[in-house]
Amino acid sequence: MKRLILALDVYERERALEIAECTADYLWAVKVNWPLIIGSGLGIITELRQVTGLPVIADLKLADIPNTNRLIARKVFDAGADYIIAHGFVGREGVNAIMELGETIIVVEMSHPGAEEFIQPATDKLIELANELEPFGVIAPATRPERVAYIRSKLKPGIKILTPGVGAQGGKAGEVLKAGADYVIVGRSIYASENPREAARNLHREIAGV
Ligand code: BMP
Repeated sequence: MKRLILALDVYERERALEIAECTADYLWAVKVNWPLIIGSGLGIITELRQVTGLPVIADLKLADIPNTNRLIARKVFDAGADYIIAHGFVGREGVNAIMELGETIIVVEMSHPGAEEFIQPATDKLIELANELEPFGVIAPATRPERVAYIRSKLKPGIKILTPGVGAQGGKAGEVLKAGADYVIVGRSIYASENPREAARNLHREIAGV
């Protein structure tokens, strides 16, 4: 089973397509964030799907009023995104506006040190929100496997846990998967390495050994 998601945070269309194509064998999905959408346009989502045949996750971390979330999500799903990542702290209506249009992933805790300031104190409530709305999945920090284990213990079983923070931010794929994550999200350790295909293959092997 493939459990690796590539965070394709480059600006250039050609580079993005090249990296996605050469790593696709080892990926479950490709995640696009603002850098790539700003650098290459929304059409990159359609192209990535064509080139890799993999699901595309649009990591926009939508955090607006329901109407604006809906307006953005409609265009992004139309472009071919399979999943959209949204913040839950704006309230259930904002998330619902996206869920009505397609598969959604809710951020319940982030991987950077600053997540301890505002998001971590709200994690329990965000887990409750996820349990109520039952999205495809939630985002949790690979940099804190103990928090992933905690989130797993509180989250309804069918909801997937996707964890960024492996590699460049210090998280370890094996540890976070053992803690209960379903997927690991990896950016710089793959796309900024000398040989992205080999980097993805090594992570894939590490994951397979868990
Ligand atoms: P990298 O492996 O290069 O650190 O990239 C991680 C990716 O996951 C980036 O796209 C980042 O925006 C995203 N991300 C994160 O690092 N932490 C979070 O809590 C949530 C994220 O979406």
